[in-house]
Amino acid sequence: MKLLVTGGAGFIGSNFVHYMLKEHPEYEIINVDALTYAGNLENLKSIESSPNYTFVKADIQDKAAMDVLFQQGIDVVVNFAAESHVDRSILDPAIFVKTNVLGTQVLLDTAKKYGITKFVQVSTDEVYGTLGLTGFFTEETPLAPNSPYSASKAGGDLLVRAYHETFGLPVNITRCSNNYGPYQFPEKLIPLMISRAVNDQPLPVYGDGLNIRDWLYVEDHCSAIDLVIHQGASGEVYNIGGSNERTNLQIVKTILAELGKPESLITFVQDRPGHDRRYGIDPTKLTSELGWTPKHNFESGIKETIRWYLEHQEWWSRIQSGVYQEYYKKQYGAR
Ligand code: NAD
Ligand code: TDX
Repeated sequence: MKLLVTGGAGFIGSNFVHYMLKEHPEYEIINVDALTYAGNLENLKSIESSPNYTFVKADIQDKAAMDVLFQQGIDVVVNFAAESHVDRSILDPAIFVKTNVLGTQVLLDTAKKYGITKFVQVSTDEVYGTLGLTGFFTEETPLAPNSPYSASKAGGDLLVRAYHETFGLPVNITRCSNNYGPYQFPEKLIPLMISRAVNDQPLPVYGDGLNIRDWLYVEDHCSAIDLVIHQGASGEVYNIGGSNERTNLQIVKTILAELGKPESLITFVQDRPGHDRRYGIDPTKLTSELGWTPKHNFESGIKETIRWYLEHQEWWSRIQSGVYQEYYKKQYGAR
């Protein structure tokens, strides 16, 4: 099988490339990534010379470049490439529409032109909007995105659906909850808080810290996508989640306790505009129809993850470059 992974130099994409090379050593994997601030080839260093792995630097919006890639005879596309950070989408929404909507459309068009056996769109539970204290997102929950990020992901999803309905393209859409694990860019809650706590810097918790996210270890997300590639019924949406709901404050306190740092580092800051209160996934369709089960338990997964960041300080210190510092100043002021 020839597998085109887009955005494979980012957090989940790079974990997925590692996972697939391990699980399916006979597959040929092509990783196409524009190497934005979030793309990092260091994540793939250990496999860069594998004979069945190739990296191509290109933007998914670039029709000519996508055409050349698909001429190689792609069987399956897994589209991770995206602008992925909600706070950045509030500062500058345009790039989110370009990559997440137009980029997806270019990929779909090229896949349609050359023919493929499956196009998997890696999406997010955020397209469903927010929950109150009860209930869960199912595949039937209406789309109600609240941030420019989630609106752009919903736009991409709707195009994927339309290419299936109109042109018969074999597609699946997966909607996963918050991932954690190695190689996550340190702008996201867990790696940001670990890196700041290690350096005894204040930890910026938005609003009252009681917003809830449903956490899934990244490798369990990868195993779910692997199943969907092989067993997902064409045109279907699958929600992915490990039923691990935690408030942000619980997460931050767990990190501080694990690192032996004081809770006085917690600093409540102005809330994120349009901040979704709670995400909670009902993964029944995936577990009952495709037999997926997550392997990692949250308590051990978060400890392993903290240990990984402690052992890879060079990895995250290097990325916290000049450009990152500029973003951080815009987002939080000079803290
Ligand atoms: P990330 O920001 O770490 O990685 C995104 C990757 O896409 C980067 O390598 C970047 O260089 C690349 N990219 C960006 N624009 C591109 C373009 N125009 N052309 C080619 N490559 C481009 O993101 P992530 O957290 O790994 O998320 C991957 C996917 O999973 C995204 O589609 C995201 O919406 C989805 N998702 C993420 C989570 C999560 O918790 N992180 C949860 C559910 C779904
Ligand atoms: O400094 C912070 N302080 C804080 O309180 C940051 C960065 C976040 N938060 C809060 C906001 C959220 O309630 O923590 C929670 C998690 O925030 P993020 O890590 O930014 O993730 P989230 O907004 O939930 O989105 C993530 O999960 C779904 C990914 O970034 C998306 O790509 C994915 O679709």
